[in-house]
Amino acid sequence: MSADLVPDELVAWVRQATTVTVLTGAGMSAESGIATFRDAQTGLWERYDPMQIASVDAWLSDPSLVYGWYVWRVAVAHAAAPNAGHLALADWARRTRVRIVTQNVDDLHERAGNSDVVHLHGELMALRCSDEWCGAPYDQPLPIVSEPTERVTPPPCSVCGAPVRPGVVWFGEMLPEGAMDTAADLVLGSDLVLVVGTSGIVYPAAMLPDLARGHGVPVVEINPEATDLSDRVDLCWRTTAARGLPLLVGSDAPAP
Ligand code: BV8
Ligand code: ZN
Repeated sequence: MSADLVPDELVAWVRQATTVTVLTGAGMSAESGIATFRDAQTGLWERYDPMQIASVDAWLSDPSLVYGWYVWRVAVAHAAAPNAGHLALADWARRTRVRIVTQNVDDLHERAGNSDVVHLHGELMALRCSDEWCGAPYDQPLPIVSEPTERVTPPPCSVCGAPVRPGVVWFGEMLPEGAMDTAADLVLGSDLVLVVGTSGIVYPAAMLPDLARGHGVPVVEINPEATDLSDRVDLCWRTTAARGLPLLVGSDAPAP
């Protein structure tokens, strides 16, 4: 199936759809220059496994290392720009009911123009107090670093003095209250679900395509590679977010 030709079956689903949910993962931001989790970490972070460092254990054992990693990731996200895939989804949302449910913690969907994005795993830019009982938001600007710094001491919460942490969901942590319920409602209320740029390894996010399909909603994977989800969807289109999504949205453009 050509990466540069929207499959006929998908064109038909797109044209019939009145409500679409797009589930996105790290591959959605890859063409914006943000490395995916599966890609080997580069440079300073090469020796750290993201699955290990994005965890409560890592935070408790070495908060400055974890905070230093997020300070660098915020700098990378700041420097990145929405790619043609983000922009195509924002364009589509202006004329069709399109909702985004993302595993990504960057803000590229919002910067492209999509609003009320469901962030299943939190947001990089939302820092908060690490004390469970306090949890006060932290709105001081982060140091924008030009080079990765291995350790950055997390600042103290202005309310209780506990260290400030990134507003993301670490492995072993619960998702934000209601996030999965909202995401489930969205996929069940859709007549098309697109799964873009995710390896389908992390749960419970990876259950959403199965939920949709189990209720008869067509599910399409847009990913240059096969994934854990590939044999659990209705159609796989081996293309990338920035190449495929503009073609897909264009196939639904109103006749001139
Ligand atoms: C939880 C935020 C209750 C932090 C992240 C069953 C049920 C429930 C939980 C579990 C379960 N089994 C295991 C668990 C525990 C765990 C889990 O899923 N572990 C995995 C490793 C098996 N889940 C949790 O801990 C979750 N919490 O369920 O709480 C609980 C707790 C404990 C025990 C039981 C229940 C919380 C998970 C959230 C973790 N936080 N992110 C941060 O970002 O720093 S996860 C993080 O990794 C991302 O958010 C994302 O979810 C994941 C990376 O996955 P992808 O986005 O798919 O990216 P990846 O790199 O893997 O793949 C990229 C894909 O893009 C590839 O397929 C590639 O081909 C493609 N691609 C590349 N380029 C492009 C492209 N596609 C398109 N275009 C391109 N250009
Ligand atoms: Zn506090």
